[in-house]
Order: sequence, then structure tokens, then C-alpha cells
Amino acid sequence: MKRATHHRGVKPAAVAVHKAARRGRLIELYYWPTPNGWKISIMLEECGLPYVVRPVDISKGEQFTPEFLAISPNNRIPAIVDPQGPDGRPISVFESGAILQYLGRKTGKFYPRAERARVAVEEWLFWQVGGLGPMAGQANHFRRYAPESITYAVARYTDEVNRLFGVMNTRLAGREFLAGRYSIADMACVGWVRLAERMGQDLNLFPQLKRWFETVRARPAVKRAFAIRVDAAAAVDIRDPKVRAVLFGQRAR
Ligand SMILES: N[C@@H](CCC(=O)N[C@@H](CS)C(=O)NCC(=O)O)C(=O)O
Repeated sequence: MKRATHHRGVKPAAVAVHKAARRGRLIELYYWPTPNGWKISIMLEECGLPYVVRPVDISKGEQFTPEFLAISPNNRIPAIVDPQGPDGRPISVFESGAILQYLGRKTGKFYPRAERARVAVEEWLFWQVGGLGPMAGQANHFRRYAPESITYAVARYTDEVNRLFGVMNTRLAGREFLAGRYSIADMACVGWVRLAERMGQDLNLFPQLKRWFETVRARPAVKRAFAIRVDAAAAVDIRDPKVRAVLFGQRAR
């Protein structure tokens, strides 16, 4: 496992709790610094939950180890193991949306109980996991990773992200956050908006979205989450044929 560190002056909850770690009482976050990983480090930081980062080097294929597949059968980060799950027994959770909901229910934070407010959060959370995430992922892939430039694919996914950014921009007019109050829905989206340029988007064309992004990323917990550094991730070269063989062209195993 690789080391995760943090920038000078920023202390994520992840690094402050060695005693609890030794007693096996920390939530383990199986993580790589990507928009899906950030969602959960943000939530853990926002809730002040003690956790430990377990980097999963997806460029080397660690997402395919039997140990990781046992908690995340889709061979994707993020996943968590909470040693104090329901009834005090351990539980593992995969899929970022399910993890956010689990942590929201566990803590009672950022995921309101009142049905009307909860429905609004779930609408925007599912909008992210079913729409913004996959479309932005494909836009990024065809713009930056594809071995040849396929004009149709680049336009298709760049346009779709543009449309989705427009939906957020409209939603945020007259509203501070996506579902009223700051919630897991905002946490799910912020990492993707952070990478807007990679998806061929100019935030200046989406003033409400830009204002929301500045507000969310200025939150101390979000800053701490974004500051978690995984040295091995910074060193990944996506042009390396070995890395490409791991990440692209995956088929059923
Ligand atoms: N639907 C999943 C998507 C997770 C996902 O795509 N994770 C990427 C990193 S952002 C990953 O683990 N990729 C590893 C791989 O492609 O093998 C979720 O929301 O948790």
C-alpha cells in the first residue's frame, strides 16, 4: 500500500488519530485521488469522522486484488470499511453514492431525514452518479486518453457535460446549494466541476455554477480533502503502456 500524506498546514482528520487506528476503530477509506475518491474524503472530513486512507493504486491493478474485490466487487474506488457498522459489527460499502448515503445516515449530517428535503438530495445525488460522473468520465477519456482523436466522441461527451453544467447552473440560480442546504449531493459534484477544463468547459460561462464551486471549495473540510496527497498517483504516466493496459480495454474476468 502507498503512503498518503497531506500538504503542509492542512491536517485531514485522516492523520490525527493513530490510537484509534491501532485499536481498529477507524473507518478505512480505499482511495485514489480522483473525483470519485474525493467525494468520500470530503464527507469524512466534513463529519469529522476519524479515518485512515488506504490508497489503491488503480494504475498498477490493485483494484483487482482479491482483498479489494471482496469489498468492492466492481473493481473501482472508492470503498469504505467501517469497523463500527450497524449493530456495532464491521461493514464494507462500495459505490460512492451508497457510501455517502451510509455516512449521512450514520452521522445524521448532510443527508436530511425529512422526506421532502431527502428526496431533493437524492435527486441530485443520483443525477451525479448516473449522469455527470459517467459523462464527464467519458469526456475526459476521449479528450485526453484515447489513442486517436475521435471527433464525434469528443463532441458527444463534451456537449453532454456542457448540457449538464447548464442544468446545474440553472438549478443554482437563487439557491446556494443543489438541494437547498449543503449536502452529500454537493460533495458528489464538486470534484467533477473542479476538473471542468479537462472536460472542455469554461466555468465563466456558468456564473451560478462558478459561484457555487467557489463556495464549496472554500470550505475547510473540502480543502483538507483535496490536500490529501498520494505520491504514487502524482507519478502516474497515463501514456505508459503498462498503465494503459491496466486501465483501458477491461473486459469480464
Ligand atoms: N460508480 C462508481 C465509479 C467509481 C469509479 O469509476 N472509480 C474509478 C476512479 S474515478 C476507478 O476506480 N477506476 C479503476 C479502473 O478503471 O479500473 C462510484 O461512483 O463509486
